[in-house]
Amino acid sequence: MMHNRRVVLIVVAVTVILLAVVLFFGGMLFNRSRGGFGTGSMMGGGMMGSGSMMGGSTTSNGPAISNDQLQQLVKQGEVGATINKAANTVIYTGTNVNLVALASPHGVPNMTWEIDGLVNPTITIPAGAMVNVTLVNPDWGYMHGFEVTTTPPPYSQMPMMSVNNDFMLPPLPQRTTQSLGTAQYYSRTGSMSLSTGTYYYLCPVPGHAQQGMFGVLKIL
Ligand SMILES: [Cu+2]
Repeated sequence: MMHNRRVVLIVVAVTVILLAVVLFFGGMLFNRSRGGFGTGSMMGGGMMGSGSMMGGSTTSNGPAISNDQLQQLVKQGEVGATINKAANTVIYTGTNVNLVALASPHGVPNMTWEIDGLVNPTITIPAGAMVNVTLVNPDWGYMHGFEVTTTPPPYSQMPMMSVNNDFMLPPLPQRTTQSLGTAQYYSRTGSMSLSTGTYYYLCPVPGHAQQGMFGVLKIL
């Protein structure tokens, strides 16, 4: 009797686990086939690792850049920006904006963005401005990409399956060496021009937005 009950319990447990696996992967397939890619740029999945854009939006893979080049990029990103550290906001003016997003760099909390020296700032950009976005990955051990969506937080483990996509810079690998003294950083740029609204920038790599790698982007 005890033995039979144990067998039944094991069978039930295995069935539940199998069902969960089937539902999980089935759900992924369903979401993927449904698309979920909003107005824009990515056609289909496969943004992980291949490093190439499948669709419209223009992005280019930059070479790995040095720390000095990174500092120059950061300075370019601050041109035309009003940076308010206390409010954690960055307000851009003008019709051409350089947005430089550092993915989880050394010195900021793990799984966050550093933009214009702030951590996950709320960014305001004028409607109609052409925004040149540069993604740099100075992190060690993690790939990071840059995605803009109108889907608000909270984000799931797999944001690319659940948020609409208005702009995407596919994930870049970690820095070239663990040692900061010799490391170079991969970068990628693309342009976006968004209509008025409230957007969110996030990292599409599984788990990263869920752990806090996102911020607000207002187009006014
Ligand atoms: Cu990430």
